[in-house]
Amino acid sequence: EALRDRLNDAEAKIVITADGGWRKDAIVPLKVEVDKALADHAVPSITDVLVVKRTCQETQMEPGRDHWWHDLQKGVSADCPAEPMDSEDMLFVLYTSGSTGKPKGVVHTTAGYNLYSHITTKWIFDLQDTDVYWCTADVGWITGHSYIVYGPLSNGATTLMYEGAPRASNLGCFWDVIEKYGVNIFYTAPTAIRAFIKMGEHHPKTRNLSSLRLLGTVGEPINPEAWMWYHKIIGGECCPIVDTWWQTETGGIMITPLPGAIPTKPGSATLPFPGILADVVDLEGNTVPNNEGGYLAVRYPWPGMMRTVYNDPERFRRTYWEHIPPKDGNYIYFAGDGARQDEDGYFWVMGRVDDVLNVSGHRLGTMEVESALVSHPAVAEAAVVGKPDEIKGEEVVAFITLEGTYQASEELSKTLKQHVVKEIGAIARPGEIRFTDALPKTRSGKIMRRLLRNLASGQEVSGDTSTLEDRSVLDKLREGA
Ligand code: 7RM
Repeated sequence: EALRDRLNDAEAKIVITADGGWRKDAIVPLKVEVDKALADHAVPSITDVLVVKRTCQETQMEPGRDHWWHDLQKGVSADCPAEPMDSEDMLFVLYTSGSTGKPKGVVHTTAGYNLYSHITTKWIFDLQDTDVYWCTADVGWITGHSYIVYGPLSNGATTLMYEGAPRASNLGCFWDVIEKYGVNIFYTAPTAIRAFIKMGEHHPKTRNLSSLRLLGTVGEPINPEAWMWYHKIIGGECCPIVDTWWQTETGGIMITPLPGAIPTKPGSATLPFPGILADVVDLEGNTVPNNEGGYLAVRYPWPGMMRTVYNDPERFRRTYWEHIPPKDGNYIYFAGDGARQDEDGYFWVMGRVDDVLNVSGHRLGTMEVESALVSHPAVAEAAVVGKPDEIKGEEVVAFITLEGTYQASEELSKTLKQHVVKEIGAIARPGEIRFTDALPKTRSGKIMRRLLRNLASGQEVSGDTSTLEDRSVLDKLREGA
């Protein structure tokens, strides 16, 4: 369904796929999924399907429509001159799911995106000619586009791609790769770092990681404990960490240290990249005082910014340019994240602000309630959603994972509700707290609140679940309900 919707929205003519891909120790039969998406002429614009042989299991091919890549390659010249493009010609559409509704087709263009991914890769990763650079992102995520493919290749870098993920049969595979290829620069997500911590430090400690000289993170705020572990166990206390804030929409990194030049603070993405006028503002577009929370915004355009939502310019305007009105004739980009700047101007990104509940007529940000919950020592992670309530409009439901030594109990549930009341006020008291071992997340570590909202209100989980990292998390949550 997810693939079909995207193909139809983009009016795609050709699908390029493989017979399968490796995920942990299993084959993901990609071509079978493509066939399902295209069944019954559900995508009328498609004329051809190109299939790369990768996992070599038996694969159905539809004559006329499907072609093996290795057959098409035969007799084709190795010389392929680049096609000149206009700087504003579309380069790609990448779909990103909003908190509700159908995914948005984020449009990037040729010159601006390439310039921006080029210069950010060069400066932020301090690329040198002899470097081996490894970004572990899924190549289908914007991070894979900008920092495995476009940025590194346009810099002539040696960029390493890895198919698969650490699995029970080889939890140390990432460290093997670093040792084997002498990786110098390593860029990954906090969610991966937290998983490495759980697997145990003997995995990295039994490998030689001394080639590393620079580390990076992306995707969500990094908690200081994970930062320290990354610094000590992976970086051997001598690699700078670049915590990079950016979005599918921004095309490239926007807030980040430049390694060696900008002192870091664990948990902060530090300062905007040169030329980026990032700010923390209120809904009138005024800069809020230091150490006060507000909306993360950008006051001036930059080369890598998205140009529109494919086929939906109105949605582009509504989502990014209308929450905050233009000020003195200048449009302000609304990123949808909450943040504050500290006394040194450093940015601390808190999370998404698009989830707002209405409890008895009061607007309540799910992020505020989550921040209150994680400030309690028992709480490792919290995700807050609204559940329809006849009297109050909506009721607060909190999904919680606990820190190692704490046990779920009725008592702890009461304590946490009280804690929220103390931090925010009675209006924010969760009606219900559900303890769980894990929260449903994407591969890049983003909590999928939409699914939790379905669960909280006792509905079937609906809509796109294709970006879910681990499906068993949903089943466990359902059983616990
Ligand atoms: C690159 C990417 C974008 C959202 C963004 C934030 C969150 C990303 C950081 C971060 C805190 C970071 N693109 N986010 N990086 N939050 N610190 N360093 O993730 O389109 O998939 O997501 O991710 O909420 O708005 S994305």
